[in-house]
Formats: sequence, structure tokens, C-alpha cells
Amino acid sequence: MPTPSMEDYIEQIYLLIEDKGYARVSDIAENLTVHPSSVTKMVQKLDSEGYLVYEKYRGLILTAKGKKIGKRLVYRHELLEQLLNIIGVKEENIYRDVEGIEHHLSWDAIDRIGDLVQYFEENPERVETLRGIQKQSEEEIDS
Ligand SMILES: [Mn+2]
Repeated sequence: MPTPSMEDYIEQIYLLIEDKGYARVSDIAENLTVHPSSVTKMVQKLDSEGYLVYEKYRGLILTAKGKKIGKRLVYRHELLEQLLNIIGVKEENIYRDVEGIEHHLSWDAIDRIGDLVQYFEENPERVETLRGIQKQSEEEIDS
């Protein structure tokens, strides 16, 4: 199993390749706000563990294993954003909150959250009920 830090890298690399067709060390460093030398080090580690193939002057490609986990990590991130959005978390908090929790849930919990998100999507009136409760608790705090 990849560590939380490895997961962040695989996720970013997957997103970059999906978006641009390639993932450069400099782009990964920028997206993760880390030094390029840290990226090189991690990329070598991910290579040695079979998630990607890295050649210094030719860039990097994800292996089948890297692509499979990358896809799941991106799904997990998006699902958690959906969840926070449904429960009414403010837009400006969502990305940072997801980055903070995504590595600490089991895949079992992720699958159950998937069910919950599906439930709310199929029953939008329940989201409205939830908004009502949210409004009440905000009023209690304000009063
Ligand atoms: Mn993420």
C-alpha cells in the first residue's frame, strides 16, 4: 500500500497525464508545492515500487498498477468533495478539507460514502431537509 505522501504524488501524476498527456517533475513540484528534488526522489521510489517508469530525459509513465491506483485516488478525492458539498461545507474549505482526510479513510468507508452520495443524488429533497437543519444550527450560533 502506498503511504499518504506517495498517494498524493500518484494522484497528481495521474491528473497531469489525464490533463496534458504527460507529467513533468516541475509541474508535479508546482502542484504539490514541494521542491523539484523531493519530486525526483519520490518518483524514483515510486519507480522502484512499480507504480511508474521514470527515465531522466524522457519523463515518466504510470504502469498498469500506477494507473489503477491513480484512478481510484482521483475518484476518492472527487467523491469526498461531492460529500462535503452535499453536506453544505463552504466552497473555500472543501479542497483543503479533502486533502486533510482523504488518506485516512478505509476503502470500506469510501464505498459507503459512495452509497451516501448516491442516496442524496437520488433524493435531492433530502439535501433540502439537510439545508434546513444547517440553517437552524447557524441561527443558534448567531443568536
Ligand atoms: Mn487529493
